Amino acid sequence: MNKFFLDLGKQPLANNYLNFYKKKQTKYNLKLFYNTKTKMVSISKRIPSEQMFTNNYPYRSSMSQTMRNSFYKLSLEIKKKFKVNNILEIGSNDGALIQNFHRKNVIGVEPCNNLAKITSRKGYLTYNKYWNYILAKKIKKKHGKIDLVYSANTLTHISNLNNVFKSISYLLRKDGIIIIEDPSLLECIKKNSYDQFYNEHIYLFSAISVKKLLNKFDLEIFDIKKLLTHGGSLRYYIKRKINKNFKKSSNVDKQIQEEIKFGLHKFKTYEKFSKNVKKSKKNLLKILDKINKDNKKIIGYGATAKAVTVLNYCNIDNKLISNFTDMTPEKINNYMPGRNIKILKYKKDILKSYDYVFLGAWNFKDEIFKKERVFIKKGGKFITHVPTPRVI
Ligand code: JHZ
Repeated sequence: MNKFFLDLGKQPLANNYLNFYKKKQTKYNLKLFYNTKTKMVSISKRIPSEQMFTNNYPYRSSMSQTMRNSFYKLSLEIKKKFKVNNILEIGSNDGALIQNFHRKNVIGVEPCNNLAKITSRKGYLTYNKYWNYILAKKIKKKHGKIDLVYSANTLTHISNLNNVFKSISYLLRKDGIIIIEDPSLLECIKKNSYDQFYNEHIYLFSAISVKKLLNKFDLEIFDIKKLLTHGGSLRYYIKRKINKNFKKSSNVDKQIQEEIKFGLHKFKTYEKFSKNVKKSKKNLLKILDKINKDNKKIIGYGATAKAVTVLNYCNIDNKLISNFTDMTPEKINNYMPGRNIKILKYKKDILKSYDYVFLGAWNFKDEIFKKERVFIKKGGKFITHVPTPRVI
């Protein structure tokens, strides 16, 4: 049974950056639910994938050094630990992972044409398609079974998870491996980062819910790694139950126990989270109002999907945050979805015209602080809402 716990208001499509401010942009309810049977946390409103993952999708995985490093390190681990001949990546984006492998060893699947083109042009075989059973059949017919299926920050975007795993299982070699990674529900609740919820994130996974889901397909988690990416993610290493090549690591039960100890399996945890989120909104607005009254200027750093949730939930406009800045070509000169806040092209000295920086990409705080040493030295301040609204 789905139990409602938080209403994040009406939200525009998170990655729909328009080149003008459209006051009457279509918005959708963003309500969060906890399923007592599957233990899955999800949003209620499902928007057709074709509306969200367009042929001009603006998110590129390679835009941060942190993510490039993370994918590079994983590629080394795969090469060392798993002797695989072929790898399939679901949601290969702009190739941040696959570029670390030889072209003949990897297949990308990417529904957004502008991203698929980037990897195709570099000579990587990329299916510009949505991941589903029909595609799995086509790939198997052409390339045979796959040794390793990888997917980062993609499966939580697909409504029909049964179809996702049925298709992966169909294509995977008997002793093949699946590696998936996504933001951790535990970290999200702990950090009160309600901005992990937007219309693209249909689910947020926990080890508890993933274990339950995999069970239906005779699959099981044999290792879990905690990652610092995206504010705290989990990387799940998965195999068929009949595959005895890998021993189950103690990390799996450790993670599940940690989640149980925190109460992820209890509805009251989500009710408490909901209260904290409302408090966070109030306190963030207090900080921004005060800065505004002092006639100081704020710029947002990182025009993230997460920031779209914050701005629209807290009803923040350009009186409070004058602009955002971002390096992504597809976002520059456009407006934050649903808001009259323009995104400016990132330049080295852009921050000097502002007194405060709101961390839209708080998950890259360390990388940003390193880059903006001069602004910090000169007394520039940052604002974040994670885990609690404050000035740093
Ligand atoms: P970032 C996206 O969420 C959407 P977002 C998606 N649905 C998803 O699941 C996650 O990613 C994984 C910019 N930036 O990664 C680049 C700079 O300009 O937090 C990006 O636009 N300068 C697929 O949007 C944004 O910030 C910098 O120095 O919440 C970061 O977006 C750095 C470090 C980043 O994901």
